Amino acid sequence: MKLYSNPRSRSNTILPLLKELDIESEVEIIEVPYEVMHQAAYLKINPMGKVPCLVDGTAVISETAAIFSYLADKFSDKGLAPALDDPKRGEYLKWMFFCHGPLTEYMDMKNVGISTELMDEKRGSLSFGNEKILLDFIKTGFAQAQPYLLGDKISAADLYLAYWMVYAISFKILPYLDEFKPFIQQIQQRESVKNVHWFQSV
Ligand SMILES: N[C@@H](CCC(=O)N[C@@H](CS)C(=O)NCC(=O)O)C(=O)O
Repeated sequence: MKLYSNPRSRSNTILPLLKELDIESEVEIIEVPYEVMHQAAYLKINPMGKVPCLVDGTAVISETAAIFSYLADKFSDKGLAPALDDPKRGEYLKWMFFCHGPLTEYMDMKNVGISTELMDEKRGSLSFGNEKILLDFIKTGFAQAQPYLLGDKISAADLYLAYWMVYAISFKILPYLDEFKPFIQQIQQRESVKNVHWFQSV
């Protein structure tokens, strides 16, 4: 497999996943500088001109959550994705999609400077509602975590959510609320992120 990546991008979220799945040796990391991302050679691989993008034989998988889901399912023996008939599968998908949809959409809006007031006014048409609804949803999920979102076993959804939370907190997009700490600290103890500076920075 080949992972098209850039060290200053969300591709970084995939690297600890490779460690968790113990497949680092199966994935060749190909660094794509930002200057060439929209040039023909890379657009042939990902027409959106974005990283990360995973190529596995004839399968070309862009979108970070799709890469997480694909790898967790492909290496299902590692236990990071509930099986198709596992009752926890639905909850797992909910968190994966929540991160890739509402959470990152909210973060993008904050990044480009959309005000909390405008988001609140338009909340009916925004995928995350408003800031309060989003934060309450995360707080409820963390309050129910035991200690992971699906119970006592970690899943790819925990890793994906934790990575986005750390990113958002370190860039002051989200506050580091006390309610977030037990979950984030739990993930920070994983071997896969112990030496990842940015992940330990909050
Ligand atoms: N929806 C995509 C977004 C990917 C994305 O925006 N990647 C950024 C880096 S964090 C990128 O490649 N930007 C280069 C560009 O758009 O020119 C995903 O989640 O994977």
